[in-house]
This record gives sequence, structure tokens and C-alpha cells, in this order.
Amino acid sequence: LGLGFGVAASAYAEKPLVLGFSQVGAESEWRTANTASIKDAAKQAGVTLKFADAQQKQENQVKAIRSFIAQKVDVIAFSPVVESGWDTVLREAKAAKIPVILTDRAVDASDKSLYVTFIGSDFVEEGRRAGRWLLERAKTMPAGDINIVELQGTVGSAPAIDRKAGFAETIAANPKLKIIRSQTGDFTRAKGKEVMEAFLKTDGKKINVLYAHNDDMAIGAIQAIEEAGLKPGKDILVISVDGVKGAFEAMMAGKLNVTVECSPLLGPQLMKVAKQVLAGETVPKRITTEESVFPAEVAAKEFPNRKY
Ligand code: GYE
Repeated sequence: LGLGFGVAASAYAEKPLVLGFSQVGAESEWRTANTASIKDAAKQAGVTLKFADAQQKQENQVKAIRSFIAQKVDVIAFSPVVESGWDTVLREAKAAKIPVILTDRAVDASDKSLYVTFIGSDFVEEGRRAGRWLLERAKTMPAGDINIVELQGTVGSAPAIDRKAGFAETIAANPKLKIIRSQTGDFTRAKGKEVMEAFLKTDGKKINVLYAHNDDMAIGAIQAIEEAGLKPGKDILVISVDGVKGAFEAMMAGKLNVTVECSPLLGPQLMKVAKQVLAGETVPKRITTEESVFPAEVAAKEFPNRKY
């Protein structure tokens, strides 16, 4: 009997998995929902989470990863702020035999053995979805050029590079669609507003469409459009990506025309994969999030179902 208890007790005493997570920052509604998802899922899964916020700086992420290596965590996960420049620190993790999981954003490392898997959205497809919405809408617009301004995400980040590429590739099907200005707003409301103000100052009357790489920049830009005496959603069509609650509110107010969904709720999947990796199971190299598109017409109906 004593032995039986002993076995049970040691099973309970199993050490919880220690996960070091380096987050990009807190730049958007998407990001805060992503952080909440990871923290909640860690608690649910009994994972000990060491969480570091990099304030959108790669050097801070490198420091955090090095400190996770020094602390000998079981698994490291991070959402790389930009795509390039990770080889050295990833090699350090590999040398320390700590598996690395990428979440949300990709790296451009040529050696794919430097990470186990990448969990996140297909950003090129998101850009294409935004483009397809506009191609359809363009059919109902007056003859002549349709001038587009673009607010890009963080320079060098996977979502900015891919959302730009997918959109450009798609709208190329209609030569009337012209991107007249394209600049980064770093995924924040404040910068989205600031850059849109500059666009409006130089090209105000010419602008027919705004394509923003995330909802927060679109929301900032909407404010700039209103302050310039124009109607967002009407005088200037507004397209964005993420599908956060703020975007649904803007759609219900008639100020945003469409948002392409990008789910930040990656926490549960990350915990599951971290456990599988630690148990020595093989996991797919790429785990893609499933998403849809929400035009303003369905916003009121969908709003109560939104989880972020
Ligand atoms: O779209 C944006 C955030 O990497 C997918 O980062 C993420 C992007 C998201 O700041 O709002």
C-alpha cells in the first residue's frame, strides 16, 4: 500500500513545464489579446510562464531569449518583431538543447532546424483577402483611377512584408487600382493617425481608399480623416486587418468598410505544442490559424461573438 501511494505522489510531483516567452510589445489591441491568450492558456495548462515584453525592439527580444537560455527553461517561444537577424541567438538556443517555437510572426532563417515549428496566420493570404474585397468593390466605383494609400506595419516584420505583397499581387488584376503612397505606421494608432495626416495634407482630395495593415492604424487614420472634414468609410474607403472589437465598433459606426480576420488567440495551441515537443513528439513545421473576412454589413451580427 505504501508503495502505491509513493507512485501516486511522485506522479503528482511531476515538474511543470517552464516556458520562456518573448512578446513583441503592447502596440495594438491584437497584441494585448495575444498576451492575454498566452497567459491564460499557460495557467490552464499548468505551465510556468516566464514572460518578457520587448517593447517592439529586437535587441530586447535577443536579451530575453539569452536570459531564458541562462535560466535553462524547458522551451522558448517568441513572436519575432522583425524577420531577419535571429540566426546567432537561435544557434545559442540550439546549442543549449532548448527547443524554440515561433508564434505569430516568422523568421527568415535559412536553417529551418533552428526552430521546431511556427504557429500563426498566413499573412500573404490576409493581404490577398483585403485585395479581393477591393477588387469586388471597385466594380461598383466610378470610372477613373482609384487611388490607394497604404499604412504599413512595422518595417521588416513578417505581417507588414506579407500583407503588402498579398494585397499588391491581387489588386494588380485591375490597373485602375493604384497605390499612390505607402508608409509605415508601426502598427499603432498614434502613428497611423500621424501618417494619415501627412497623406491627407499632400493628397487629400485624391485619396479614395486606405489599406491599413492592422485595425489600430486604421482607427487612428479614421480620426485623421474626420479631422480633415472627410467621411471615413464613404469619402475614403477603409480596409484593415485583425478583426479586433475596435474594428467592429468602427464598422457599426459606418467608418470602416472591412476587416480581414487575424486571430491572436494562439495561447492554447502554443501550450499544447510545447508539451508535445518536450515529450519528444514530432509536430508539423507550420501550424496555420484559420480565419475569415468581415465586411461592415455583417459587423452588428458578428460583434457579440467576437472574443478579442
Ligand atoms: O496584425 C498587429 C500587431 O503580428 C499579426 O501585430 C501580428 C500583428 C497584428 O501589432 O495588430
